[in-house]
Amino acid sequence: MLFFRGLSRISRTSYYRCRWIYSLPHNQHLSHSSHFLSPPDSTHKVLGCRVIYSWISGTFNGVGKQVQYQSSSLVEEQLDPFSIVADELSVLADRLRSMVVAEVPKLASAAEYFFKLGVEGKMFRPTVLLLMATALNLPISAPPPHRGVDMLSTELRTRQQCIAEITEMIHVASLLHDDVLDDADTRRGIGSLNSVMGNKLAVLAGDFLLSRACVALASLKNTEVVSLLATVVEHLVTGETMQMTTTSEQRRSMEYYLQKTYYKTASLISNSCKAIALLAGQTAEVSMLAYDYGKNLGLAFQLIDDVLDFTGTSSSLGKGSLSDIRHGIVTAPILFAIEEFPQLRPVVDRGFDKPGDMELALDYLGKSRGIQRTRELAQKHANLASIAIDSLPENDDEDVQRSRRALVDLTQIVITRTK
Ligand code: GRG
Repeated sequence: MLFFRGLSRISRTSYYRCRWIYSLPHNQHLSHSSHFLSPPDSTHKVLGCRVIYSWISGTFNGVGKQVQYQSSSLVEEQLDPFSIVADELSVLADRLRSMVVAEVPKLASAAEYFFKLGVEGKMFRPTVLLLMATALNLPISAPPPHRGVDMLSTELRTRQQCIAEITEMIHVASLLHDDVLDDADTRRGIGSLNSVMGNKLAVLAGDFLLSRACVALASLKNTEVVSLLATVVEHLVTGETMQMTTTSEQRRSMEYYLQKTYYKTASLISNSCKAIALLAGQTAEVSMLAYDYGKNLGLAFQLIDDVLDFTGTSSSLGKGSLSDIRHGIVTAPILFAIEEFPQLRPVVDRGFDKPGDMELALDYLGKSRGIQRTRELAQKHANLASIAIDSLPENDDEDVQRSRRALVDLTQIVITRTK
């Protein structure tokens, strides 16, 4: 199983006899004996977790979240990927709140709307980026005489945190604009900004967040990184436009769907991962592995999102919000179902807009392997993401290894999530 493979790979240097207990939904417990590296300083950070952690844990209801191991007399709790960076994430969330303060009161309350305590969302992207920053930590061989290694690594970390902040601002800007385009009522369990303050302010707040992201980006004074993130914004707009302007042939093309998915979801995390590597002065090869990890994790994330739109938290069809199909958007489960049931084609071609179309599509989907094949495709991308981490140059540093293991664990958490 990939999860075990990823974990055991880390244990190249120091092995402990461990007993793992996975906390599963519905109080099920799965025990597994294996050899794992002991993370030495995990316990105090568990205590250091803030509100953000418990809330994230509730959102990602996957395996491997709460893992305990025993090594001779020592019993400690293994950290989940989110808790490793929980303290830093909390500082980052505070800084984001100060970065989005606007001069005009109406714009100020619109811009801060999704950064307020309790509505920050999962902060999935900053989590990945902070873990990637540590995972790519390579020893700085010869620091300039006037600057010690410590000062250089602190400066680098601050710049990498800045990438995480920029990424989150771009993400939230895209959510605000997306909700206007979709005329959405809710987001993150509260009223969407467009429904609370109107479309005009929601669009302006999105523009404002993008401008603050640009200012932060410029402060890094790295043109390659600026170019990467500017391309991401282009991709977001391209992906959104591809989704709303399909011909019937494009609507039933898996290639078109995956390209759109890369633009809308995976480009942001993949290019931001690459930016983290570039700032660390990594080689083109390592930067590409960081990019590959982000791309495949992003694709796996969206494929599971597309499954959950049909199934929701349960595994039965029709329990999700069905928002894609309601908006005439064709996703992977339906595309796979068409391969088994070509009768579904005309329904898809007309965008599910005739009475009974939605029920018909769900019926064929239920008879097909569409959901299962989408999960398999997500698993394939999750594996590719793990392979990218496995291919990074060897490094024996415990923090580096722990972050790499967390990035591999995240691939599994993403595909087993139920929300
Ligand atoms: C203003 C940059 C900009 C773009 C405009 C509208 C648009 C073009 C792009 C939309 C892109 C978009 C919203 C894609 C969906 C991405 C996605 C998977 C969102 C859900 O991410 P989560 O689950 O959300 O991480 P939280 O709420 O946890 O942050």
